[in-house]
Amino acid sequence: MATLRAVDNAPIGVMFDHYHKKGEWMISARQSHIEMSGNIFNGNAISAANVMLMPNSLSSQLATHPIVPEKINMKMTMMGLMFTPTNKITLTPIINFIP
Ligand SMILES: [Cu+2]
Repeated sequence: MATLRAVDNAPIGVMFDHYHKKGEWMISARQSHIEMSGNIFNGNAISAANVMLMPNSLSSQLATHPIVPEKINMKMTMMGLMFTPTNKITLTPIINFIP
């Protein structure tokens, strides 16, 4: 493994920011919980109705936003596997499970 210090790695949500030496295996399990609500525009709270009236700069077909997120509550577990068959190749298949 490139380093054993946590501060030398990317944030916990960033997978596979490192390499291993030939023959090494690593199994990881990471859990995250995201919970957000409401919308903010230019630093101020804005209602979903007002977001829907705003010009849609992301689409040439829809002048305004037809869908606006109001609340997100998600728990996610990420299982990871790393295997290094040579010193120049690290294989990293990923399995996601969202209950
Ligand atoms: Cu690893």
